[in-house]
Amino acid sequence: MTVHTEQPLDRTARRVLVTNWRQHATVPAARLYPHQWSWDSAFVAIGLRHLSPARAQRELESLFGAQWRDGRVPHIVFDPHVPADAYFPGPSFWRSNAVPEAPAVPTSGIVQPPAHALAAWLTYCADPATARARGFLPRLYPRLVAWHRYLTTRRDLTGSGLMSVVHPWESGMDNSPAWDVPLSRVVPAPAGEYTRRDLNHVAAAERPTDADYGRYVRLARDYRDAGYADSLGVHGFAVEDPLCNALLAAGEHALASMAAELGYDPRRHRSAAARLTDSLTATLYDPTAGTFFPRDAHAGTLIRSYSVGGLLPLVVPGLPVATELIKTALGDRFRLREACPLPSYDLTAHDHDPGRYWRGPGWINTSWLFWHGLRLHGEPSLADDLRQRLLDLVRTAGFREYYNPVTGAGHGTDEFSWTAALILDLIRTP
Ligand code: 9WN
Repeated sequence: MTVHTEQPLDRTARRVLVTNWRQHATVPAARLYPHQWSWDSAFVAIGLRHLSPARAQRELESLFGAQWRDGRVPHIVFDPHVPADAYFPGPSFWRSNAVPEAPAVPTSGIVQPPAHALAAWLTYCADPATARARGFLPRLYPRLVAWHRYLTTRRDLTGSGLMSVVHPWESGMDNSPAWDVPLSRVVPAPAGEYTRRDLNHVAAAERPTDADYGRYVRLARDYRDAGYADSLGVHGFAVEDPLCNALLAAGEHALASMAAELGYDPRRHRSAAARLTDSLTATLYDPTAGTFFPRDAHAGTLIRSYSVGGLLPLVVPGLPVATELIKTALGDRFRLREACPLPSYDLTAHDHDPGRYWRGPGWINTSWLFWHGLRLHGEPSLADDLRQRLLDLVRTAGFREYYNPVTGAGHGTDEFSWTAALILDLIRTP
């Protein structure tokens, strides 16, 4: 694969990233998501590092510029120049300005999956000289450490050594069927209390239902009204999520590399990575199913729903069950060799919906994570095959937010930033 043979795709991807750049960061999509999103910026940096390493570094630095004093990195950093009614829930809902730990810029109060340490290390490796000249690692490393500390302490709600997500939005896979049971215990906020903005841009059949949206609002409001305190008493929804914990473990490996580069002792990060990998495998892996399942922190039980998040611990170096995960991905539920992108949810499930947001369609970011994992675990030919099919798909269907994994039809918004960034990475990574 060379940049030359993929020139038109490479050019369109670059154009999407230029269109969505706003002085210091990239918005996920100009109309539907007009602010900076946390894990989107991590994926965007992974692509931008090939175009402009300095811009990729700024993408991450601007996000961490909005880090709270307690270490949390908010899932949205709001652009004060964007009209207040462009996205719901906006700054007046989250009220971060009333929280002493929050920064001056308005932000949300929840988090997203911690893909940032991995992204920061890949960004650094793309151009160490520019990174050194800009002081990238000395500035970002302590912030990444504080971020992981917040997640591994304040968000370890059960004492299992694993972090919990306390809102479906925190999982990044907001509408996953895996959240249906824990979410059913949440009483929706009345529809008259708020106005959805997402349906101005995308068909209702491709977005969460009103009832689920009401539950999202209720959970966020309760967290806000508790001053963003973390405990099982505050959080009506709390789930130990395999993807988030896997990204934390992979991130600790990245932090170990950064520490070594900075002349610090990397061993604390290696031990943290080993501890997280052990807890993840001991608590969330089901050997009979050949996948990881999320655990409901209130009920203390595994949620036996096959979603792509259960396969993504493949990003963890040295994961003891990598072969089993790949076998599950090749099986009927995910059909790694044919379906593209990797489906977000079990193709054989009765409630698989190939067009609705995280309930079936495939995303480029989760497919990229699986591709990264395949390379890490010595499966170059499966990885190359997936890469080729992802490039073919986007060449045909465009830079969409998500895709029907069987027909390849595009869904959600268009000119989506992480699709463009990760396609660039797939083109340009040797
Ligand atoms: C809520 C921005 C984000 C992604 C998430 C995706 C979607 C937001 C929404 O868009 O979530 O955070 O309004 O639906 O689910 O993964 O980060 O692209």
